[in-house]
Amino acid sequence: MKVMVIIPTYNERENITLLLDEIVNLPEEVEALVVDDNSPDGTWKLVEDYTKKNHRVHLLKRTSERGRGLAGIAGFKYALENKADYVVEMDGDLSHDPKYIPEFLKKIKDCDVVIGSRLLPDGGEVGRGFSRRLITRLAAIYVRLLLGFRVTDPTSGYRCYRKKVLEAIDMGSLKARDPFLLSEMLFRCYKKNFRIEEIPIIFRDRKSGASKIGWRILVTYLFKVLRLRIRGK
Ligand SMILES: Nc1nc2c(ncn2[C@@H]2O[C@H](COP(=O)(O)OP(=O)(O)OP(=O)(O)O)[C@@H](O)[C@H]2O)c(=O)[nH]1
Ligand SMILES: [Mg+2]
Repeated sequence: MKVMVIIPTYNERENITLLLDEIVNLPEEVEALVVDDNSPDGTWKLVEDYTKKNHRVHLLKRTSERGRGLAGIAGFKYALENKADYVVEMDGDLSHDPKYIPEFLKKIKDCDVVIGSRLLPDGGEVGRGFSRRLITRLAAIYVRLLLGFRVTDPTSGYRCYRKKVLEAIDMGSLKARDPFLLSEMLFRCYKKNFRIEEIPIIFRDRKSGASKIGWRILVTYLFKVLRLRIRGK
């Protein structure tokens, strides 16, 4: 059973080495793929050095158009080409704790997609103010209402997919270049009737580095959800 953890990064030099250390020290043997969009802060260089000392860490350095969505798609393709059975995706800013990876892998034995939820009773968001937590909740309600998702935290970027889900999703036709990819993929999972479950996670706000999510991305996100609802694809 091969597990690949995909981590899209852009300017995460203060975080990436710590994160990789935690991943390679997990009790489960997993491989990690960092998909870096040629970060100006040299994140990719730190990862490149890491790959030389640990053969379970890989780097995919993209130099074409930058984007969280594009990086995710490139990572999923790499994972399939390299025969991964399960693919975990997580952020590279230490907000997603690798300690949950064994729980994802346990849960996915009985389903096809597992989402790490901040909004289940035992989940949470730590280090974030009221307004940021409110955005998470309102976005979840909006996306659930419009797209009919039945999970509590549809915008969470900490997930695990079974290989057959990624094969069925037709990644070449995904339109999202940005974080909207998460909703576009979940929409397809529902359309194809995959079994989707959640586990609670505690999300920690980033301590270092800057967020790439601004108001512009948030507002266009709302429109993209609406468009997906209207067009149905
Ligand atoms: N490869 C790549 N990764 C990106 C890009 N934009 C964001 N990321 C990564 O995607 C992950 C999530 O991005 P964040 O900026 O932390 O966004 P967020 O977690 O939704 O928001 P905050 O935690 O509030 O900052 C992080 O690992 C980022 O480095 C991009 O254009 N290309
Ligand atoms: Mg983040």
